[in-house]
Amino acid sequence: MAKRKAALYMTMIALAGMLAGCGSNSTNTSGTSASEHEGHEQSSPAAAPEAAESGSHNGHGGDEKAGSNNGHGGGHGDMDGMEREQANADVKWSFQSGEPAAGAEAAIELNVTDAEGAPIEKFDLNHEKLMHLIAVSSDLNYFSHIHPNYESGGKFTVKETFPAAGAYKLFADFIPTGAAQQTMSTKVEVTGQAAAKVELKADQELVKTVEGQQVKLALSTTKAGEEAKLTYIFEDAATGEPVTDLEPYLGAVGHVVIISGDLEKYLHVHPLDEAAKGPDAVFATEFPEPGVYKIWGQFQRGGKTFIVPFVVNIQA
Ligand SMILES: [Cu+2]
Repeated sequence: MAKRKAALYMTMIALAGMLAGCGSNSTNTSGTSASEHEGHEQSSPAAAPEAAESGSHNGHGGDEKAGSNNGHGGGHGDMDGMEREQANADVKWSFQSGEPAAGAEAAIELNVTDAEGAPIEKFDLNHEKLMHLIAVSSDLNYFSHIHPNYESGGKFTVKETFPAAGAYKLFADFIPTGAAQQTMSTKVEVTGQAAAKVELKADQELVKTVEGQQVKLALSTTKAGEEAKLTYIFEDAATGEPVTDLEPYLGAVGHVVIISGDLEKYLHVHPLDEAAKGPDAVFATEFPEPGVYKIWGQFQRGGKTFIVPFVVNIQA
């Protein structure tokens, strides 16, 4: 009897494991990833974006739900034909280092719970990380893409140094095991020396030279509510030769984050062909509403990651 019960139990576990594993690269509950600052951008260029609804914001330390599936890019969202359940996760944000101040390292803690407040403890790896955290200044001039460490019991920690005083928004995206991708955000007020605001203006031309690469962005449409293909085209800036040796960054040829000028929409988009090496890298998304969006593409070549920002204007 006891044996039978045990067998039944094992079957259930196996089933749960299968369910949990469905569609994601792997299931992983243990910590990974030292937090890395692999992406910072702080200049004024512009770009084109796309996004997920990011709910209302309730100020400092408040949590907000940012729309549960944030356009996990083309061909790669809610995956493998299997519906994932909404997790209704909640994140409690706190600063262990006290009120964040410009130029000082802030220790950010995120506690992920379910709707009832019980910790969510298992997360799926998503592009090699259990959580991706994007911090932007309210003018979208500052952009940081970091990866919190998973401690245990739903708790993630990460350090970030905000460069100047003012309002910032933080977006955390993660996949509770067995559930859909979640994006949660919060607003943060940073004290200290402020920086001049940079006006968010659409780029006249979507071409930019970054770290020796000339990068062009072509949009298949600039209309809201349509599938928009984002094609990045890479050339060696010195020789004009097509770049064909882009390297995988977090398991894909590139990562694109798009945030609306009002900070309400957030999209983390992955490439259609993750194994691409250039000269093209293609992403697909949909701009939910008209407006100005900033688009950051993150790529890697020659062991170095670089960020290409553009600002675009999306029409009705
Ligand atoms: Cu990330």
